[in-house]
Amino acid sequence: DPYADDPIRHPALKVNSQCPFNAEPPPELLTENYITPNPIFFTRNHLPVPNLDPDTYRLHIVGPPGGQSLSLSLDDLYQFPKHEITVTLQCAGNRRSEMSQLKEVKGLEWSTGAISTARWAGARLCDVLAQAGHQLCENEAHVCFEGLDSDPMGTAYGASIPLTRAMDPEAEVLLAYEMNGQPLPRDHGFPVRVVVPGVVGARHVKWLGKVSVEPEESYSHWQRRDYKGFSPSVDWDTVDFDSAPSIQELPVQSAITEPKDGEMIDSREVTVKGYAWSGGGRAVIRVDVSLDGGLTWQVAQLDGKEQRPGKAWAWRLWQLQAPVPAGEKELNIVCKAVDDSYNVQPDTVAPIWNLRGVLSNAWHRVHVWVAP
Ligand code: MTE
Ligand code: MO
Repeated sequence: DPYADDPIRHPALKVNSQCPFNAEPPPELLTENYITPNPIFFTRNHLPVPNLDPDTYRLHIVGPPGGQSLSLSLDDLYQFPKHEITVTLQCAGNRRSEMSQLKEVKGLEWSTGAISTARWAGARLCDVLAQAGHQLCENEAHVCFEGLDSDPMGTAYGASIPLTRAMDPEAEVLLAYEMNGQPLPRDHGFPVRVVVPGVVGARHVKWLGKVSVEPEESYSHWQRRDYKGFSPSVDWDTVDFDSAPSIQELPVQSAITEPKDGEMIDSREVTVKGYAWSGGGRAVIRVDVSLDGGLTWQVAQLDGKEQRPGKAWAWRLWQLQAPVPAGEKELNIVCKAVDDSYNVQPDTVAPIWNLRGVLSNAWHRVHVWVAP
């Protein structure tokens, strides 16, 4: 059993798949803290978790023609300036279950918890690439990452990002070795993972073994044959994965974490809580909440720190306290967020449904009963 050596997990996690391990925190725990505690940070593994020895670990950085390749130990990585940032990581499949309710999709049944936030520390990827002699002049190149996890055939997890993002110090792409002040937990990539602020989780390669600069995107299955969006009309007989770009920055997202669907609430006042985030460093500027299925709206209070312009890498938690409209027996609570490009969420799932169930960011809806 290749999974026999997987780490022990927190019992509060809702498990979507045991082998490989995929799990999300329950909504009420997800927004209890601005920073998600490591033990309940959502986990998305495609393969068994490798057990890597930090003493013999080496990160291979392939140099440019005429440059020098690097084989970095953890101590070598610690010599680069340490950079620390708060970044929200979201899987492209977050909220997929709402798409599959409409029509079957291929993928794990994520609820609203395939998203979490941590304080990450490590070396800037641009500093490490520069040390190996890479420059930005390699037009339209891609930085390819390979994990040290692999399937029985020996195929490793891989992904890539454009070189322009990797070399931009303002994009703050990290080779992270710390998560919330601790060494990375095994499930989250010990000893080193990539953190690409504002970009879909799939590119944050864990258990990082190799970095190279290539003229083309990674040839990995997960770069080329997965994590792409399509029209609702496309099915598995007609899909052409080469016709769509790989997902990088994610669209604006928000979800309600309290109250829970089907819950009985107090008849006087309701407190609605949730998270909101947008990709590409775009800040969430507003969250609107409706108690009547979207007929009328109230503006929620945004908690958490306001972020640097263009570098809003982390979510905002939000809440709304409102009187329960008199005489109502049930409420249809809805939320939607707006980012600083005035991007909004679509109101329903049907027009954005896709066969892989990715990019599920319609208005989030929760139905509750009002106590008599
Ligand atoms: N890196 C490796 N090596 N193997 C993986 O299976 N999964 C990716 C990414 N990096 C994956 C990986 C996906 S799809 C996501 S959403 C994130 O890791 C999840 O990171 P987390 O488990 O730390 O939340
Ligand atoms: Mo993912």
